[in-house]
Amino acid sequence: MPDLTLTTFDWVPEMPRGLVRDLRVRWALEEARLPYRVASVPFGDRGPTHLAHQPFGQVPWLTDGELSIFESGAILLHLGELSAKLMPPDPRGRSEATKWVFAALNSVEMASLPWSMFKFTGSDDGSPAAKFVDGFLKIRLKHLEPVLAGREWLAGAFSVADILMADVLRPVDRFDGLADHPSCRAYLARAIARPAFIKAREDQMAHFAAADAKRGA
Ligand SMILES: N[C@@H](CCC(=O)N[C@@H](CS)C(=O)NCC(=O)O)C(=O)O
Repeated sequence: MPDLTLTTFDWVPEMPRGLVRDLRVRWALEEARLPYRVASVPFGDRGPTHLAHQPFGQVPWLTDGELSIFESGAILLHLGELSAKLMPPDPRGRSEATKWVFAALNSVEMASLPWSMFKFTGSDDGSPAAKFVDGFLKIRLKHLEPVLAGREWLAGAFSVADILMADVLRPVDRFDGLADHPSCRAYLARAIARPAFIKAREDQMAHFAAADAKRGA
């Protein structure tokens, strides 16, 4: 029986709420209906205990009994071992899902993260750097578009690959960056209509709202 605790920040500013990566983990846990606890670490002071679990001082991390896992992709692969709702059990399906987990993180998020950072910080000003980042994302979306036009989910059944791919597309959609890629947009809409996503997002928002209340904000 897994013994799962997800750790996130105790509070974050408004801007990243709904996008903090504990949401990916919550989403997977909700899809699989695995019981879990949520723990918090200070957003401000990231001490040695935090660094022992997450060497970059970030969140999330997940403990499963004695195991402590950081990196959202590694966490989702671990959860995939616990539930066939998250990872196809057959070798071919498993291999497909694993490929797309890495593609989401290493090919798409690598482009979607800087793109959305430029938007969030108002640096999308037509500078050469902004144009480069925009072109980088557009190339990835151009290639993802026909893939998603031909299938409902990336690896046959819904899997952790879809949680990650949808989650790395969300910040792009927030700035309407999928407008020219209707299959990417429809895929994201399908993914975030799932009750497990809706619950995960609401829970994250409630977690940070409770922190505001405690701080008297
Ligand atoms: N590659 C890491 C990235 C983790 C990450 O960027 N976490 C953000 C929250 S979504 C964070 O902790 N930001 C604070 C910081 O980087 O200091 C993962 O996927 O787990």
